[in-house]
Amino acid sequence: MKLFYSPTSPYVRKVMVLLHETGRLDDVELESATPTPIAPPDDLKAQNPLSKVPALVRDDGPALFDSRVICAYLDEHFSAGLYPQGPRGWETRTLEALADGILDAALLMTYEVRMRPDDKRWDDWIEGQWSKISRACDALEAIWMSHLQGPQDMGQIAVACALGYVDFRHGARGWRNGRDALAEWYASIESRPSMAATRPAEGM
Ligand SMILES: N[C@@H](CCC(=O)N[C@@H](CS)C(=O)NCC(=O)O)C(=O)O
Repeated sequence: MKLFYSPTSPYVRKVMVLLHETGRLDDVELESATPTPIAPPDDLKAQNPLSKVPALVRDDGPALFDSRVICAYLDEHFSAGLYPQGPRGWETRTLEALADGILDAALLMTYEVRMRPDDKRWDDWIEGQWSKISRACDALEAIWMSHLQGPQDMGQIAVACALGYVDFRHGARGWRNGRDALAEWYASIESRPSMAATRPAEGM
């Protein structure tokens, strides 16, 4: 399998943390790609018409995307059990969707500041994206802590990658303020070897 990969993409990081946690890094070859909406690379476009990373190329079927599909596929492929069955499974998938929603909003904020010309920026729209992140963090603190503190699953990995990206690109916003339980949980998951090995470095 070949994974279209960028070291700063938090969606790619979800897949990489899964590979670290399951000890299956050697099963996937990494292919670097740094797509932006205005510069879609040809080789990535050929596999994923949306030209986004991650995309997983397989020998026995079309390429898979997006990160949620790839993580669910690899989980089944490796019998990893990161998507539990029953009621906790639906919670896990909802938690992953919440984390991906944080990422979608945070990435739009990043693109707005890093890619859009100064005279075309819209502060209210940026603040609207931040409000989504802020409400999601409030919900994590208020109703998701017991799930986050339970057995490891993909929802937790996704939340950790999302908070890591908010730190990386929007750290000055101070998401930890008033969210002590979430901050404490994040400090412990962030120190796991899988998270330390996938920490983003400068780039897009
Ligand atoms: N929903 C997708 C989002 C993936 C995504 O937006 N990736 C970014 C990099 S962090 C990207 O490839 N952006 C290029 C573009 O938007 O054209 C997922 O979960 O994989």
